[in-house]
Amino acid sequence: MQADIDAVRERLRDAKRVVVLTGAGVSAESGIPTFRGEGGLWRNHRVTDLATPEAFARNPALVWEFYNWRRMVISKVDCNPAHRALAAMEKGPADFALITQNIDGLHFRAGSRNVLEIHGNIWKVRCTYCGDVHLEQEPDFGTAPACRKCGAPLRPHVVWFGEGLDPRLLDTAYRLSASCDLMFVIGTSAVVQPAASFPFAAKSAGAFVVEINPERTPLAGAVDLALAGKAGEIVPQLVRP
Ligand code: BV8
Ligand code: ZN
Repeated sequence: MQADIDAVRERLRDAKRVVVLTGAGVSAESGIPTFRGEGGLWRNHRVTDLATPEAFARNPALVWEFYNWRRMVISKVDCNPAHRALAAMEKGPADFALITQNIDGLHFRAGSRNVLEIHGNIWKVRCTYCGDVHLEQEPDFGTAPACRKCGAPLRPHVVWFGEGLDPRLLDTAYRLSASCDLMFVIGTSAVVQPAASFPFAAKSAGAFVVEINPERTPLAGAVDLALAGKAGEIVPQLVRP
């Protein structure tokens, strides 16, 4: 593993344009449950009851209870060494962009700035009628919050299953993936589309793609190097002086 880490450090030193794609695994060491692993959210809850537009139309209070519970969990945790190491990586000589599937806001809290939150942000709420979006830091936001502008029901400003991603964010994410020379894919099971296709866009553009995950994922055959381990242990080694 050390030889691999040294080789990746070398590539990071020479890289011109670095893109990082993260998933729930990068927040696991902060104590935030992932979705599909041990104790994962989708192991104990049904996606169709909690993270689809139909679920919200059927039972908005239940969906708000689920997101308030996650907001409560996230409000009590802190960034971990992986988040902080990625913020340090951004300060390196190469152009840098971080595409995250996570909605917890921990990359920004750790100091990352060029972050594309392609699945939204759990701390933002959106009006279902007038579209007003605002930051709501109160962890428990009640189960029937109403828009302060028009009184219509508010929803979490996140992308649910079956919903399209923001086309501008999606286009930027593809363009960044297809023009980088080094991509890190960290802590994602690589099953959710369209995010899972970004590493292939990077590969087809000739980028060197490194996966960091304790488990094997569907990307195993496509990446150039898989570093088997925890993000909080590996990423800091890539950026230490
Ligand atoms: C869309 C926000 C169309 C909400 C999320 C059949 C085939 C292909 C696609 C589909 C299909 N059926 C349906 C689809 C489309 C669907 C999809 O991909 N489904 C999958 C499940 C099959 N996609 C969609 O619906 C997307 N929209 O396609 O719309 C469209 C287009 C235009 C117009 C209208 C419609 C929307 C997808 C976004 C859904 N929203 N989240 C919320 O969070 O509440 S997705 C959800 O999954 C989270 O965002 C999460 O980030 C994302 C991916 O999960 P991961 O982050 O990878 O987390 P997971 O637990 O799975 O894995 C964790 C990994 O970390 C593991 O590998 C583990 O080993 C590793 N790990 C653990 N500890 C560590 C670690 N790694 C490192 N260090 C550690 N310490
Ligand atoms: Zn409104």
